[in-house]
Amino acid sequence: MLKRFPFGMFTGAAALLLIAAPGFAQVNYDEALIPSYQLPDPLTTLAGKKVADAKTWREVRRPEILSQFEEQVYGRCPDKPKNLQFEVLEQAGDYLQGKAIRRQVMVRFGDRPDSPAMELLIYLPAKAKGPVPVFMGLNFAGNHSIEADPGIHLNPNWVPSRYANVKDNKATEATRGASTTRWPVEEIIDRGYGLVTIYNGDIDPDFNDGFQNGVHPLFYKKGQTRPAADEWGTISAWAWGLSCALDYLETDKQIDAAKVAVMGHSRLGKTAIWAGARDERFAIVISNDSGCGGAALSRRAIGETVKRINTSFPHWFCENFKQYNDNENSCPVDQHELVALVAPRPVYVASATEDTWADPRGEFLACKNAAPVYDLLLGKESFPAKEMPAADQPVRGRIGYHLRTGKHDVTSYDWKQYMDFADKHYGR
Ligand code: GTR
Repeated sequence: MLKRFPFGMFTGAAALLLIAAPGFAQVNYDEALIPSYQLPDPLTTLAGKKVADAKTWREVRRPEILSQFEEQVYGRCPDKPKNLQFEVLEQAGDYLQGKAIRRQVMVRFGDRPDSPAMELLIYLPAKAKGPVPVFMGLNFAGNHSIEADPGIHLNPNWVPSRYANVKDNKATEATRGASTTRWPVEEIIDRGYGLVTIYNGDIDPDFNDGFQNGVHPLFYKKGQTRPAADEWGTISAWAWGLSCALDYLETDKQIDAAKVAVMGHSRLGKTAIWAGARDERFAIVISNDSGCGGAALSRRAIGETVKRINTSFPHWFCENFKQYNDNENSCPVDQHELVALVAPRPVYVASATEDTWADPRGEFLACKNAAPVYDLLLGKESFPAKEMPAADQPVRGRIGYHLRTGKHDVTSYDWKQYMDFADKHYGR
């Protein structure tokens, strides 16, 4: 069995349960070595009162948990800019032999021509009779990477060099369609959904530059040079960008903005859940292999840990989160409460059998431990699984979960589950 390491490295050292990674403490993959821990109870207020009704959840407990995630984990986001600018740059009505229309829209975070901006790539079913539900997710390498469509603008910004045919951190024509397997555009269109995607680096490039590029500097107070300890890191910035994108979708008459499912894979899965937790306009939240700092419980400290993620990616979370390096038990929240913040809206968490770095069991347990909040709000069982399901046996409650056979990725199997889940919850 392959063990996944960060930076795209793999090793076949399955026999070893404790594996030394260069420059870091050992990585634990052994359930027997998980430290003892107690999860914070999402249904007990900070004052120690049991939450027994929806009103107390909504007015007291939910805001408490949300503030803790803001202050201790991802960092507080600023209000959205009042002068968000939308500009439709391009539209075409004849994509996929006329089945789809394509639209590319610039959302500018300020009114100056050099204000940072993100570009939305939108595909919609051409023959829809009214506004359509959409899936929206960030991508890792530019909108042009999701589909081999020559009409998509080639992203001009910094892109990570780990992708093939990227030259000097710039996309080239040869990078078009490089991640099509992760974005089944035609299947999405055939099922009557639209797709909206944005390059995460348009909002904040994914490297640690002390928060000098991307959207952070737009909000610095006089003399401020980086976010304060409880202010937004890069994941919060990406999540905030998704909310700004939703502001545009609300103005697009061909999109049903009350049916936007926010979806993301891996670091962008962490982002999708945080976006959906913060912004209740997202109708459905989907986390694909999001792992540490996403759907996986931090206290299990198996696979990727808080210390490890804060060391490899010091810009993702807020500065306060570093206090919990090797100290997960003292964090006032754990990730089941992030899932619970989505309640009562449908939420789907997916894991993969070979993705032990992301702790599939920890992702399952986050769903299970979020379920009491859903059960309370819905007055019925929300997660029909007491034990972790076998591979490829999806659990389909208000909380959905599956463990796909295979590696850390998004596949058409994953997308099929997400579309079935959306169909079910939208009554389609
Ligand atoms: C890894 C990181 C994970 C996950 C992944 C990804 O290197 O350790 O937390 O986010 O990257 O986003 O692909």
